[in-house]
Formats: sequence, C-alpha cells, structure tokens
Amino acid sequence: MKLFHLYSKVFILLSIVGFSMVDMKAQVSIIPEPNDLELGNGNYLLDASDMIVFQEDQLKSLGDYLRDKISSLVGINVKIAQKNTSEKGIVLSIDQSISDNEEAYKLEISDELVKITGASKSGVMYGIQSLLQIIFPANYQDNAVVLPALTINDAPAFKWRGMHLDVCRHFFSVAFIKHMLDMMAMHKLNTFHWHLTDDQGWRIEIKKYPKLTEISSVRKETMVGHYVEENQVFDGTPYGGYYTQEQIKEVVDYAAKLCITVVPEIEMPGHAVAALAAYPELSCTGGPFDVYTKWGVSKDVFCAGKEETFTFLQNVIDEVVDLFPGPYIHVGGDECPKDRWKECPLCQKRMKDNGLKDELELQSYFIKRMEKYIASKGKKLIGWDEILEGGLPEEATVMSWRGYEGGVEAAHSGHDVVMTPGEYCYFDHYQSTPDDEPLAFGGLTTLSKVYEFKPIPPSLEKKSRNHILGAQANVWTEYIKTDDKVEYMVFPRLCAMAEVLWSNDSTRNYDDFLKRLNVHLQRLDVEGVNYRPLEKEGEGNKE
Ligand code: TNX
Repeated sequence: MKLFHLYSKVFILLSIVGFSMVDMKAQVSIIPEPNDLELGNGNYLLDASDMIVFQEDQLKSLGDYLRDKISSLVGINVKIAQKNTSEKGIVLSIDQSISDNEEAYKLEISDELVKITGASKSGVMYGIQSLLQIIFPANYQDNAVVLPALTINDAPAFKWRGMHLDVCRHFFSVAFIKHMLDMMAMHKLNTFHWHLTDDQGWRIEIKKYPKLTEISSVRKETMVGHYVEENQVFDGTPYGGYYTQEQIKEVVDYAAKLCITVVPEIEMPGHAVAALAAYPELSCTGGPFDVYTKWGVSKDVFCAGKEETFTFLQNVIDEVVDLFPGPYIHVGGDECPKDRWKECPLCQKRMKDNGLKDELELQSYFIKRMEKYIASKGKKLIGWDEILEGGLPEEATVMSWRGYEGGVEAAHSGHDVVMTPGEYCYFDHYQSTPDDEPLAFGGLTTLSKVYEFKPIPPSLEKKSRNHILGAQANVWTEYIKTDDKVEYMVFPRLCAMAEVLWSNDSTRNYDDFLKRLNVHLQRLDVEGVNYRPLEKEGEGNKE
C-alpha cells in the first residue's frame, strides 16, 4: 500500500513538471555513486512484455531476483528466459574482460535494450542493484517505467564492504537478519560479520556442546539503562535466543544469493563467560558463572593453560567451518583481561614452558595456536586489533577498531587489514547530541562524519596501501533492543559508508550525496526501513 501511495505521488509530480534532463538526473540518484555515468538520448520503456534474459546458467538466480524485485517495486511482471533471442528485454551476462576488478559491471540502457555485463556474477548483481535504483523511484506511465538511456561503468574502490551485527547483547530473528542482508545488497555491500558469541550470550548451536544452547544462550536478567550509571538496575526477566545450525545455513545461503559472504565471530580468549557458565571447567578458577547480565567485560576468560580449552575451541571451529563457506573465521581477541591468567598456575606454567615473557605473549600464543588450526581447515583467521599485542600470527588479518593505529602497524608489517575505527564506523554511537536521541553507547558519529571516513589513512606508506581490504560499520547492540532501533542506528549512516567503500574518493561530495540521499530515502521507505530522518541532521553537525 505504502509503495503505491508513494508511487502515485511520484507520478502526479512528474505529470505536473513534465520530463526534463533534471528529472532524469534526480531519478538516477544512485547510492553508492557510480564511478562513471553518462546520460544518453532517449528512453527505454520497461513493461510486462519485457523478458529478462540470462546468458550463463549461473545467472539464473539473479534473473529470478531481478524479476521479483521489479514486480514488488513497480508491479510489473516480466518473464525470464535463458539465451532467448527476444528483442526487447534486460540481458544479463558475464564478461571477465570488462575490468581487472572482478566486481565491476557495465549497465547500458538504450531505446532497445537494457544490458548488464558483470566481470563476474557479483558484478552482475551490482549492475542489477543500480538498475533497480533507476527503476524506483521512476517515471511511471500506463503500466510502463520510463528509463533514461545511459551508460554506467562501475567498480568498487574496496574489496571488503561490510556490516557487523552483535546478536549477543540483543538477539535478532532470522527474518530480520535477512532483511538487513537485503539492505546490504541494495547498497552493494558484500560482507556480513555476524558477532555470535559474547559474555552476554552464545547464539550458535554447536551439536557437540548442547549446553551452549541450553545454558549459554540465556541470561537470567538484563541491566536497565546505561552501564556507567551508578545505581545499576536489572529487569528481572530472562532473555535469550540462538540460531540452530539449520537457521545458520539458511542465512548463509540467503546471503550467498545476494553475493554477500558471512564472517562468523567466535570470541576468544575473552568475552567468553556465557560459554563458561555452561563449561566452567574451561576457566582458570572453575567457576561457577552466570551468563553476564550487565554490559562491559567479564574478567573470567578461557584458561590458556588447559589443553581442554583448545580441544573445546577446535571442536567448535570444526562445526563453524562446516557452516560458513567463506574464507574467514573471526576469533575476536579483543578486551581480554589478564587478571585470572596472572593467578592461574596452569597459565603460568604454560608461559614458563613456552618461554613467554608476559600474559600478552600468552594471549598471542593462544591466538597463534588457533590460527594454525584454522589454517589447517583451509580458512583465514581475522581478529580485533588486540591480536597484535604480544605478536601477531603470520597469516592473520587485523580488524582495527581502536583508531587507525593497529591497522597501520599491521599493514606496515605485511598483514591485511579491515578498518573499523570507532569514531567513523561505530553505529552504536550517537548520531546527534544525546539529548535529542534515544540512548546509545556514547560517542558522536554523525552522517557527515561517516562520509568523511577514509579507510586508507594518509599516513600509510604507499606500498602498504593494498593491505587495506576495506572497512565496515559495527553495530553493537547493548542499547539496541529492537529491529526498529537497529534500523534507526544503521540508516542512513550505512548509505554513507557504502559510498565511502564503493565510490571514487577523489570525486565524492557530501552535498551531492545528500541530494541523492533525499531521493534514496524513498527507496528505504518502500522497504519499510525506520531510518533516522534527515531533517534532524543539522543538530548532528554540532561536533
Ligand atoms: C568494544 S569493539 C567492544 C564491544 C562493545 C563495543 C561498544 C570491540 C572489539 N569490543 O564488545 O560492544 O566496544 O561500542
């Protein structure tokens, strides 16, 4: 209903002003902005007589996706066929030779044809996303959409274009995760970092350790308000949730259809008290423990002295590896207090036996050992920048969150890096002055601040720049309980992040982005996204 309402508004508006180049330009308000877009002469009329033609078998699922999207966006039901000779239609094909960048695509709209050529399947997906943004909001007349003739040549600036979601502090349904994946695809993002375990809850079924779902997935209550408040109050209500392995597969498959890779995160050695509540024998003290009910970090962590800890984590990794076909396994590694290790005879013995000079080196031993195991499974380890402390495993990729420094250091020493410095990438931060906003973690990360973000810091020497794979937005959910609030915190900041990661840095322009965003928000309306309204942005500029 909402869609058709909007839709008729666009129609009425256009009938009044008539079509002009200016309307066309507004219509082609693509986010992230394409690198090269040239408007041509004429229009293509998209209607129910159209046919989507896919030239390669592997493009069938994308053809189906495009057909369904066109139908839900503008109510036009086109057909789909393989290698049809139909004169009028949307042709999808792969041609590696169009670019060295395998995510590149070319979109050509002429009077006769709409043609999407990708350097790979994901390239075709990005061409489809640009086409969908041109289709809506579009010029709609007599059951047809008028598409302006144009040529787009486009490719992303960065390989890792991501969003992270913490489902431990608060849990989100499979349906909502799929919706967020849809929104990521719309913005040409390709990596979903799923934060699945933490002190406050373990959210992934591991068949070998059923107590992880029976015990570790539920906390007996949750703190109310901000954790810096002096009088901490708890709600007295149990809170929990987890994903079965079937559900995990369902999400991973869904993401794959959208050309999104899922990176699972299993936290170690810290942020682990939920697991220890079920298996206290893996701690230094033996427990007992509760799944954490407040925010912040538990001092109880996996014992680095016990062999059982490694056996447990390796068994967990075995099941995780089978569920996630992507190349990376995230092992956390952040914020691991060393208090227990300092007093644990087994940890101290491990240090002595291995010539480790302090607990930082013990943490490094831990991560290096897991890295070897993960590599033996054909996967790559990625971790938060604390994995640099005490020495980094040779093949590790670093996710730099405490500013740029960790990432710069890692790139200098030849490691790949994903940049997520808090001041630009933390979407649990306020978007404006706290008085005008719902409760958030802290900080101030306005829309314009996100837009200013440069994943490659100027201080990084040229030869190390290719180690910056890209960046991602991190959505920590201590103060985000509902789907609506996730959307409020994520949009429109994710639109800015998408442009940072995709578009040409030298031509990006915030005012131009805002103009396009005004149009783009209609697309988010159609998807029912509860974004933060733009008119509030002025306040957010008080930095
Ligand atoms: C730090 S970023 C954390 C998270 C918190 C977040 C809140 C990181 C690796 N660890 O556990 O949720 O700050 O902003």
